[in-house]
Amino acid sequence: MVKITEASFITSAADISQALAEDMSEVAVLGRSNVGKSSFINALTNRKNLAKSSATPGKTRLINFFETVFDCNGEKYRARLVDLPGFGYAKVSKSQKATWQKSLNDFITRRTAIRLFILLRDARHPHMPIDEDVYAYLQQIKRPDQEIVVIFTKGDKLNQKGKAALQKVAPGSLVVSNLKKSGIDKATAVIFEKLFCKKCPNV
Ligand SMILES: Nc1nc2c(ncn2[C@@H]2O[C@H](COP(=O)(O)OP(=O)(O)O)[C@@H](O)[C@H]2O)c(=O)[nH]1
Ligand SMILES: [Mg+2]
Repeated sequence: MVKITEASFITSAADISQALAEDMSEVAVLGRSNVGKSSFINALTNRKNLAKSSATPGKTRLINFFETVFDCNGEKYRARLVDLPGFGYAKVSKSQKATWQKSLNDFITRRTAIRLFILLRDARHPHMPIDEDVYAYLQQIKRPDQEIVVIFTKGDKLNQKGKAALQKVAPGSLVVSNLKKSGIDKATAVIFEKLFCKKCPNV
């Protein structure tokens, strides 16, 4: 079984020019503002406040880098998780929004260290056009050595009807609850497999 056993915040960057050297594989965590990007990083790393989570949308304007160690049955693998600015938050000025969107876009299109894009979506709203657009865009820009994984957050807020509806639109999709920590082991295993091109056996 694979777990993230070490995690630390390294630095924040306003744009790609300030980003770290590309000396390690990276997981880019993307999604609408408030979907649970920071909470997902905290759940994966089993740390309460590693990534700053907040109920106020649009708080994270910076690109935040976290260095982690994946432990697969005692073997250690390093990678960075990158908490990206959320998209789709309206309550800021147009010029401010344009600046963030440009720094986000530069990062995802030019950062070759990215091995995996994780697109987080709200399990309660599986039909949001902006999420469809971002997914299509990622497919268009991704390099041959990059992959995209969609993960639905806030699974704890789904009732039976919601669960059935989600399985209908997105059969077999990964659903997590950052709050209840459900689906996190599975998500960790998928991230490990995509990053390091091998499965971590359950021993
Ligand atoms: N119920 C529930 N709430 C969540 C979950 N993930 C995040 N939240 C809440 O959603 C809000 C936004 O989370 P945050 O991680 O800051 O979102 P971000 O803007 O995408 O980084 C916070 O109030 C979190 O506590 C989840 O899986 N379940
Ligand atoms: Mg955040």
